[in-house]
Amino acid sequence: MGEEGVKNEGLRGRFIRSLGKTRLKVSHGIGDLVLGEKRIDENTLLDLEASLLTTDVGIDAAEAIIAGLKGRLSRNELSDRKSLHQALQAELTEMARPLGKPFQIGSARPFVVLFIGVNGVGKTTTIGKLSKHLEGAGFSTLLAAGDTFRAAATEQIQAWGASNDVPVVSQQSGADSAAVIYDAIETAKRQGIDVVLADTAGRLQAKKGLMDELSKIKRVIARTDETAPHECLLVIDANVGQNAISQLYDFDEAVGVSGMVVAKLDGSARGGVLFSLAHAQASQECTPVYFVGLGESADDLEPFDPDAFVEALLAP
Ligand SMILES: Nc1nc2c(ncn2[C@@H]2O[C@H](COP(=O)(O)OP(=O)(O)OP(=O)(O)O)[C@@H](O)[C@H]2O)c(=O)[nH]1
Ligand SMILES: [Mg+2]
Repeated sequence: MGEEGVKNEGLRGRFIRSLGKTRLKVSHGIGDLVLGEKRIDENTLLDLEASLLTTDVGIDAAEAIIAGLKGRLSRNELSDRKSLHQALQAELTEMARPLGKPFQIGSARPFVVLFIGVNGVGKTTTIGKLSKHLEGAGFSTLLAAGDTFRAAATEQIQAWGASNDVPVVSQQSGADSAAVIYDAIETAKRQGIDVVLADTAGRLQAKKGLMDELSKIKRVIARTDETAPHECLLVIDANVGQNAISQLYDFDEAVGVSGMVVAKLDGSARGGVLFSLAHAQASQECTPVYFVGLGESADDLEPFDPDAFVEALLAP
């Protein structure tokens, strides 16, 4: 096994350990369906569709997956459990693959990453995790406490700064979020810091005033460097189900989303939402899922690798 293979094997193992509930539904679903059964037929596929739907794959994506399998059934490629398993793996991987794209720190300094999303989805925690990940990869990071809504938000990001031993730029609560982030970027420039990770307060995508505030934040960031922010990451809670798609569309329309992080996949039985996100974007340029969150600790962030993810989902 090459270095890449070892890395993938590790990621697959990590996904297997963390995707418990979603895995139970998918892989045990398949096991139950075809164990000891005769041939695979249309009914088997209908049962499989139902089992996929319980993980929030969404109707459209589930239908597309089943249509692919039906094609194989008619070509006599599906005869037993093993061939169904392989075919499902191929269908799911093909669907999810456009979401997989490595997160890269480009050449701009500081490289500015803005975090946005609905309330409580995991933005601040993801910033803490990503800061540790990037520091480990040799990039210095600075955290911008752009959620000025509540004092507790500033304390939370300061705690991440302290535990990762990285600087945090903050102001008193109620301060202008755009001003705090601007100040953080200027500080990073002066100090020669590689990456600024900027937090924002959670907001519902339907609240126009709050979405306008995000546009303003982006405009103010662009004053420090017209190419910034270099990434605008939408954090999505894996448990929201189909609402993930409207979050993507609405935030993208309001401010432009360059990538996603799907948090809280651990403990969620709804990991199928990733296929939903992929299928919804099938006819357009796909906004990638750079990372998935697999727990609350600093090391619980992993790159989203569609191959390892699907292998883990279907592993016996
Ligand atoms: N199990 C699990 N919990 C997570 C994960 N990511 C975040 N959390 C937890 O989810 C809760 C909310 O996380 P935050 O990072 O505060 O979310 P936020 O989006 O910043 O929230 P607001 O700033 O209030 O909008 C916290 O209790 C986190 O520990 C994850 O990947 N897995
Ligand atoms: Mg927060």
